[in-house]
Amino acid sequence: MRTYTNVKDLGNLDEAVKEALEIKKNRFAYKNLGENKTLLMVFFNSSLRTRLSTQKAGMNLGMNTIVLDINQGAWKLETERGVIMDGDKTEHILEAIPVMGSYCDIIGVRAFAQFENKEDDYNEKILNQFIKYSGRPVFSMEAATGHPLQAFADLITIEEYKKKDRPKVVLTWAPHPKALPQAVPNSFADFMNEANVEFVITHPKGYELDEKFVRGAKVEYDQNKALEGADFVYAKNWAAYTDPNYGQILSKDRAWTVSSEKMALTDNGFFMHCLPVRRNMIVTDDVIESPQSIVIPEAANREISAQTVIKRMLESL
Ligand code: AN0
Ligand code: CP
Repeated sequence: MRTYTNVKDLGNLDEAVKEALEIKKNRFAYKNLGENKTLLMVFFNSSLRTRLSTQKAGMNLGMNTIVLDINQGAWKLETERGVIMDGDKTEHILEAIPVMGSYCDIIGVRAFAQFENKEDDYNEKILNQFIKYSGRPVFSMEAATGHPLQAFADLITIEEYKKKDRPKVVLTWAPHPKALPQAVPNSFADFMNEANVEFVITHPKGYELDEKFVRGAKVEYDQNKALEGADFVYAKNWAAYTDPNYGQILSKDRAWTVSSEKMALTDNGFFMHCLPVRRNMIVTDDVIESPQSIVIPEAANREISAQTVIKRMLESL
């Protein structure tokens, strides 16, 4: 595997989940695979889970890992070609990327949508430059339009907890005080559309996601209706995608917060969220603390999804 940015990079999804569950049973089985290989993780944005779980995954495979926070100690990077660099940016990304590539064997990149230019975000301007210029296999640790390590971990978690062959999975928008990217819901939809689940998306009007990810999924604007009989409730906030509101907050309606009353509409459904989560905006204290909340095992599976992807990249070196 040379790049990991979306569900298709995994090939057969059932086989990928099977491989992940095998890795979970014995996560040190491949500890020689990464000997003398270096994993570089480059962060343009904050992280708790991705930083720790991906580093752990690399260590399980016997790799050396290096973490670089671009905004803490590295030079400020220019990303536009042709700019006269007489401002505050010291280094161009076109030199920085191949230099970073020269010190490692595999690179993970976190570079969120900036909400300044929709085209730049949806063309994955930063991530694609790493793919093009690093000379290394590159995986997304949440880029502008996707968070495929999260969605893979979510699918593994659903596989572990499902009580039916084809569970009903509902992705619901929920309110949040700040504008958040569409990366997590995009990738979740990307994966659920390929998985053996009944997939429903619910959000207020105006929060429609990119058709490229929604594909044939059912969109139900009435949250209560969508939640009826759900086996899994996947909550997430995102800012508007459609023009002319790209990157804007259109609603902070707390009627969309996932509460016990909302969960009562489900078929004793499980609650999921990628974390970090704002309590009593996205989900109430009682729901996230309930036995039906699987946010912690979901986060723990980030180590497994990352290890499966990095293992496949090591095998392709
Ligand atoms: C980020 C987001 O919504 O994309 C990261 C989630 C994994 N969340 C925040 O910035 C709060
Ligand atoms: N879910 C997730 O990616 O969390 P972090 O932003 O803390 O890495």
